[in-house]
Order: sequence, then C-alpha cells, then structure tokens
Amino acid sequence: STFDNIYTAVAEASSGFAKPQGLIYGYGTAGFRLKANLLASVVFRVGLLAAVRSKKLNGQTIGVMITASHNPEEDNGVKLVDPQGEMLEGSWEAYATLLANAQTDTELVEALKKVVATTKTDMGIKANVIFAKDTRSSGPSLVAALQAGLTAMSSEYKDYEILTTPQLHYLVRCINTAGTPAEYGAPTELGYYEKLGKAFRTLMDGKTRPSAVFVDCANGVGAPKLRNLRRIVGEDILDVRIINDDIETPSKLNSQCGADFVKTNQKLPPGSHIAPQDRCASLDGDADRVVYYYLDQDSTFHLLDGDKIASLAAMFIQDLVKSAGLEEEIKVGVVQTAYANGASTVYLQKVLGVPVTCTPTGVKHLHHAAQRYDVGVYFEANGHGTVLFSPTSLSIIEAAKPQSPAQHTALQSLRALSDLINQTVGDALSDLLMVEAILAHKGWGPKEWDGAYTDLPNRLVRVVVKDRHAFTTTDAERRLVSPAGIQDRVDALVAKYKGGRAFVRASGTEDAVRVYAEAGTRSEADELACKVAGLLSDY
Ligand code: G16
Repeated sequence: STFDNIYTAVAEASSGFAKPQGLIYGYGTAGFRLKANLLASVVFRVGLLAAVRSKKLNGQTIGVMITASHNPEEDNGVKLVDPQGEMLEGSWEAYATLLANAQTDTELVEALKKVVATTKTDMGIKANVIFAKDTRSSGPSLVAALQAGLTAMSSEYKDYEILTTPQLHYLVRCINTAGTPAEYGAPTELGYYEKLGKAFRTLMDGKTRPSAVFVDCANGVGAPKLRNLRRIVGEDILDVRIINDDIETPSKLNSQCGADFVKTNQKLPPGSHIAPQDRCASLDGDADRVVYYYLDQDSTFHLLDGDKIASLAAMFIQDLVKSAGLEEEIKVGVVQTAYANGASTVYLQKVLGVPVTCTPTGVKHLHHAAQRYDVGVYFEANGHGTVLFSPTSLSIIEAAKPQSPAQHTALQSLRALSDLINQTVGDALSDLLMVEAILAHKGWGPKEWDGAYTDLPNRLVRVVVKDRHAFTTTDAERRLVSPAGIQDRVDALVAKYKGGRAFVRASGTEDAVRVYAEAGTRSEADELACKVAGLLSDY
C-alpha cells in the first residue's frame, strides 16, 4: 500500500525497543503499569496507537501521560487521553494490548495493520499527539521510546515535559476545543493556573482568607505545580504550606507519605507537625488524588477521604442549585465504587436525597456513569474524582436570569465552580481549591465538615497472591466469581459481624489483591479484613 514506508519505519524503529520474552502486558485500571525497566517496548507501541487513534479521530489531538501515579519510584506507566480529556475509550484498550504483546517486529507490524483495518482508520490523515511525564527518573528514557514510535508514524507531537496527569488532560481538551463554542481554556500550563485562579477568586469574593492548609505532595510533581498554582492564584487568598516536596531524591516518591499512604494506613505521614484542627491534605505522585485529614483536640487522627469530598461537593452544589431556583431543571447525582464507606452512601441517599450509582474501580468507569447526571459528582474513596456539569446544565446556568441578589450570587458561584473543577478527570489541585472554597463559604473547619456523617470503621488490606488474575468479580466488584467457592466463604465470615461488609478484588495497578472490610467497631473491621485476607492464601 501507499503506507508501506510507515510500516517499514515502524519495523525498523521497533527493533530498538524489543519486547521482553515471556511477558504478557495488560491494560489495567489506569493503563499499563509495571517496573519501569519493562516498559520501553510498551511505550513505543503506545506511541503507535496514539497516532492511529488521532488519525481515526480526524487528527484531533491525543494525549499520552507517562506516570505510575501512587506506585513506587521504580515503577512507571503509560496511559492515553482521548480528545475531550477523557481516558482512552474502553474498546481501544484491546488494541493497546494487542500491540503491546506482539513479540517480533514483524508481528508488531501485522498487529498494527490489523488495528488500522479493524478501526477503518485512514492512514493518510496527519496525527497529533501531546505528552508529558511525572518526576520519575525513568521518565526521560520512556519519553524517548514514545518519540520513536510517534516519529515512525510520522505523527506531529509536542512534549509538555513535566506535568501533573490532570494538567495533561486539561491541555488535550483545550487544544481540541480551541476556536469552538466549547473552548475549554488556554492550552498552556499557565492557562491552567489562570483559569483555576480566576474561578477561585470569584468564589472567594468577599470571604476572608482561610487559615493555612498543609499539603503533603508525596515528593512528586504536585509540589512544584502547587507552588506555581499558589503564585498565580495569589497568596492573599490562598495560604498553602507545602510539605514532602523533595523531587530530587527518587526513593522518596510516595514513600511514607502521599494520599495512598494516608488513606491505607489511616494515619499522618511520619514527620508531620500539625496542630489540632489544622486542615491537612495529601496528594499522590501525579496529583490526581487528594485526601484531607486533621487531628482533633485529643490528637486523634480523622480522615476526610474521597467519600467525604464527594459528600461535601454534592451538598454544596445541591444548595447552590436550589438557591439559584434551578432545582427542577438540574439534578445532582453521585457515583462511587464498592470502596465507598457505607455511611457515606446512606448520607447521600437519605440525608441529601441524591441518587448514587456504584461502578467498578477506575476513573474511566466512574466518569462515564457521572456523565449520565445533570451534575455528576464522582469520587473514589482513595480521593480520585471530580464533578461533571453536563452541557445542558451549563447552558441552563449560563442562560438563567436571576430574580434576586441571592439567585445572582448562587448562579455566579455555580459558573465559577464549573470552571474551577477540572471537567476532564480527577485533579488534586482543582479539588483542593474546590474544598477550600466550599469550606470558606460554609465557614467550616475540618470538624464541621466531618460532622456530616460518621464513617463506619473500615480496613483495606493488600495481599500478595500467587496469581491475582485468578480473582474475577461481578456486581461492580462487590462479589467474586472465581476462584470457585471463595465468595461463599467470604459471605460466611461477613455474616458473623453485625453491620459487616467485605469484598475482594484484584488490583489493576499492583501485583496484589485488595480486601476491604467494614464493621461496627475498629477491631471488628480489622478482624474481618484479616480473616478474609487469610482465606486468600488457599488460592
Ligand atoms: C489508579 C486509578 C484509580 C484507582 C487506583 C487503584 O489510581 O486511576 O481509579 O482507584 O489506581 O486501582 P487498583 O485498586 O485497581 O490498583 P492512580 O492514582 O494510581 O492513577
């Protein structure tokens, strides 16, 4: 064909990024994630697929992010971003896997031709791809592999260097909407800060500057980027104290700090010096997750996780919609996963009266479910989430004519919120500003926020098993299908605990199985989690 030169270039370039023998790669919860030294061939091939995806979508810009987020420094990963800043369309994950697992250069070219044919892609269209990486030391060499793949495909590309994952998602959407009525913002890192800063200032108009918020940046990319954000937002309205910002010592990334550490261990990162009632937050290694926490007067630790953030956001937005007189037209809904604390679901449904949907783990699942609501709040308990305003509700808010000063203020706040909140993906920096703005509006400290409902005691355990792929689930990951017989044993354990709940699922980002348990008391939750984990050694 006329594109033989491309296929020849791919085969030649591919020989520099040979696939290790015997490995089978899978597209997990958030793309490919492995030890960094096993990833070069995968990233090269993701470059090929990004170019095909862009061609298929008429040359719209596709994003590639090189990060392993909450995982340790020696890991890395790669994920693809679709034109509106969403995660890669699910049906294309199979093509990514097909390319990643082709053993030889010849097989790779065959696989590539197959993807092109199956997706009916016109190879004559120019591809456009942008990419960025987090602070990991393996980033630059993986970028080289990506560039080689893009070059072989004669794709246009732009390297945005070091960014948070959500910043790359933002840029992709900005580029693809430029010059259209849905224009999302200026396609630069500065444009991102300015958009958030402007919206935050509008929301904080007339409010006194909140007390300091202490932010643990997991020794990752969040640290320099939060510093940039603080500068552009203005320290007169945002007092952020940055901790765990050492991005020069690779081993420190996500180690004994960060959102995953705090959520899993339910304790402060060691070395935190905070006073009772101080607001604290932890980001993860690519700044797409955030959790809050504080110490009460007795120095007891209290976590304000993704469920608490979702509840706060749903409550505030629902109130604003009512104050704006739009409650008949705009309905708020919430999306959670099985990890959501049972008390949060009850609060949302019974106290706020909002519908709640449960999906499998992974922002890609929650995002799509949230798009079915007028305003869809979605958060994983681990702090990964955002709020989506549907195009229709945005037009309603835009067009609404206020009948009173109160309605005027509510509408203005809703508009600013929709700009403040990253509409493409969960974004720790944007979520942080959202929480700060809501607390300022309510005049709340962390204790008042925490008072909405009391978490059921819970425990999350990570168990290393022989073959995590043996664990398959159904019912939004709440029940195991295989290994055969195991779910009955889990059920029998759960039945022994009043208010008990537990489930088991394989991680899609780590080589392990996760066990989650809830029960009436802390010790019962620990015991139930431990007993369920104990079952796994038999499989
Ligand atoms: C990723 C996903 C999240 C998911 C988390 C854990 O987070 O983006 O949606 O909750 O992994 O997934 P699993 O339990 O399958 O390992 P991150 O922050 O690592 O990108």
